[in-house]
This record gives sequence, structure tokens and C-alpha cells, in this order.
Amino acid sequence: MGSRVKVLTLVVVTMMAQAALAQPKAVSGAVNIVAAEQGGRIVAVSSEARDRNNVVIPQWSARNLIDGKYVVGTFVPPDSYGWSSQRAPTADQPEWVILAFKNDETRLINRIVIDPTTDDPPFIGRWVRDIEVQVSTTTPDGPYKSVGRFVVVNKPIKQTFEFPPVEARYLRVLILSNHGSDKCVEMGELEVYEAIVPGDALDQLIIRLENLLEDLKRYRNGVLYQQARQVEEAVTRPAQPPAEAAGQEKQPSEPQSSQ
Ligand SMILES: [Ca+2]
Repeated sequence: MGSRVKVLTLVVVTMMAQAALAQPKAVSGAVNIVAAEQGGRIVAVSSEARDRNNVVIPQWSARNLIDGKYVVGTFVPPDSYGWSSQRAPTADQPEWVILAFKNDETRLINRIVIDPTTDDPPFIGRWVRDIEVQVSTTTPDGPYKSVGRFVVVNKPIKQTFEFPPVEARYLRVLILSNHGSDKCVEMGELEVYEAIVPGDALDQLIIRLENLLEDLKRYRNGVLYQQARQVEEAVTRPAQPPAEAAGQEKQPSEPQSSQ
């Protein structure tokens, strides 16, 4: 009678249990945690463009990578053109930047965003191209482990790169190439986002499972009630011929055929 319901319930329970056991997919937070205004900082950089007096040109310094200022269309922030290195990178001798988050805290991250756009036009090939993202949970000197290599296209747009959630106290971005220039490599802004394991989703799943358990209990109680009624009906059934009744007295709890 209730066997179809039972099977259905089992299927639902199994599916929900599988969903509960499955690795919850991490999403990225909405806050750029390496932004200077969030407490992020440039720990070290391979080189920065310098003037004739060997002084770093502020408009091209590495701190412009996390200042929240962007070159957009014809708009160029007067004090922030982006970061420019002193020399062009190669795979053997990459340029690099090391970044840290507020108070040098270790954070779980899974996304970086790069806007290559600087004050120089893309066709001269200075913008960043091949990168390798590395993380350290100990010191700025490492040891570092790689979380992936990515290619930044030569377009004035924000480009998102994702990887499995990884703990990072220091983030090192190796720049292995630009788009052809033999002079330097440039990048407008670098953003980092935290991986968020959706606790809310898990809470919702627990609530759903709890509700399902309640439904199952109600179902079980309903079945027990049904059985009890059947027994009751059997016991209180109008008197039967003595011979048959006597035969049944030995098994008073055995339910009679229902209905
Ligand atoms: Ca910037």
C-alpha cells in the first residue's frame, strides 16, 4: 500500500544525503582583499620604472596595482598609470610582485582579477601576458607553491582567473612575458578574492533534511496508527462462529486482512 511512498522517500533521502556529502562548491567573495583600502600591500616587487636620476616614477610604481584606480577609455588617473617594470620579463627571468593581505593574515582565495590597462596603448606590447600565480603560507621568501598559469589577453578589460580554493598568506605573481615589447611589462590593477564555502547553503540543506526527518517520522507514525487500527478492527470484529473464533484466539494480535 505505502510501498510506493516508501521507495519515493528513500530516493529523496538518498539524493539529499548525496547532496549533503558532496563537496560544497566555493564561491568568491565580493571584496577585493588585496586592495590597499582593505589593508592589502605590496610586499616586494622585481623592479619599477625609474627616471634618469634612478628614482622610481610614482605614476608607474607597483603600489598602483592595488590603489583601486583604473585607466578606462581615455580616462587616466593623473597619479596612477599602472605598474611598469624596469625591464622586459622572460620565462627564465620573470618579473614578479609579492602581495599580502591585511595584517599579513592567511586567507582562503580562489580568484584573481587582472586589468592590464595602463597609460600605454596595447599595440606597443608592454601589457602583461603569461603569468604564474603562487602562494605561500609562511614567509614572503616562500616556500611558494603554484596554483596555476594563466594568459592575460591584450585587451583593456578586467580578466578573471580562478583556481581551487587555496590558503595564501603571501601571493606571488610571476610575469613570464608581455605582448612583445623588449622594454618592460605593465599592468593596471591586480585584485584577489576570497573563497567562500557556502555555509548558508549547508544550513539550508540541514533544515531541509530535518524537515524530511519530521516527515518520515509522521509517515512512520501514520503507518503504525494504520496497523493499530487494523488490529483493533480485527479484535473488535463482530463475534464469529465459536469454532473459528477459538482458532483465532491463539493469535489475537495477528491483523486480519484489511478493509
Ligand atoms: Ca591601479
